[in-house]
Amino acid sequence: MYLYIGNKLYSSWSLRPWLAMTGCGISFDETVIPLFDEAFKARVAEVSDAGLVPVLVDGDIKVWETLAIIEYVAEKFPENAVWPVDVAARAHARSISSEMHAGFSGLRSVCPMNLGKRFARRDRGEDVTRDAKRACAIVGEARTRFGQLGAGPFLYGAFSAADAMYAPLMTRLDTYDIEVDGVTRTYIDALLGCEAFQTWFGAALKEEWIVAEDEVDEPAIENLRPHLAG
Ligand SMILES: N[C@@H](CCC(=O)N[C@@H](CS)C(=O)NCC(=O)O)C(=O)O
Repeated sequence: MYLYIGNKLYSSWSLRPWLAMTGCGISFDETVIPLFDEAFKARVAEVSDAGLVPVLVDGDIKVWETLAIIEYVAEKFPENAVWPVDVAARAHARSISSEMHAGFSGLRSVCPMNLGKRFARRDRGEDVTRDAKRACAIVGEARTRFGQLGAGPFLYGAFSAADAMYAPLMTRLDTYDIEVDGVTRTYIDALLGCEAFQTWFGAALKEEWIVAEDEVDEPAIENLRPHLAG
């Protein structure tokens, strides 16, 4: 299986299936297609008519759209528990993952994912506050109702696709220093500290690209890629 993804520093949608598969122990090969590069559209067109990453290619089968990729690998590798095993937890995990896919427009648009920079806390508007509050409520509910199901600090105890779906949101809460409650802070630290995320993060910081379109027009308080300007 081949997963085509965008830049690890910026591509939040790419992070999700990559993390779901890696965190659940599913092996695959990956190809990074740099975003906004003049060759991007042509290279993506070779694997998907939708023109976006991520795309999973498994022999003759091509799967695009993050949730479809996750469902595909969940079906193909039932032993890997991509979704929680418990039926109520699985229903909750799928619901919050769909909500993530369709929602959180405030946080996603105002605070683009940029794993290379940290920004000072400030008021980023009511849409961001609303989305952060909703994210905290989801983490709190999942941890309270299902966190004891499997050993681990993740939403449903053991790592699952829902953690992968929320990872790019958790990086934003972290790097933009948005106020969260204690349960969510503990979860953010566990998720961003896990081996699979750290592998992605390490590779992201080594990337040489700076994508102007994805940079935030705001001074960073910390640049984790000091070897690059900007
Ligand atoms: N709904 C899609 C969203 C994919 C998406 O927006 N991908 C971005 C990268 S994070 C992309 O390919 N952007 C390139 C472009 O817009 O030309 C999914 O769930 O996978």
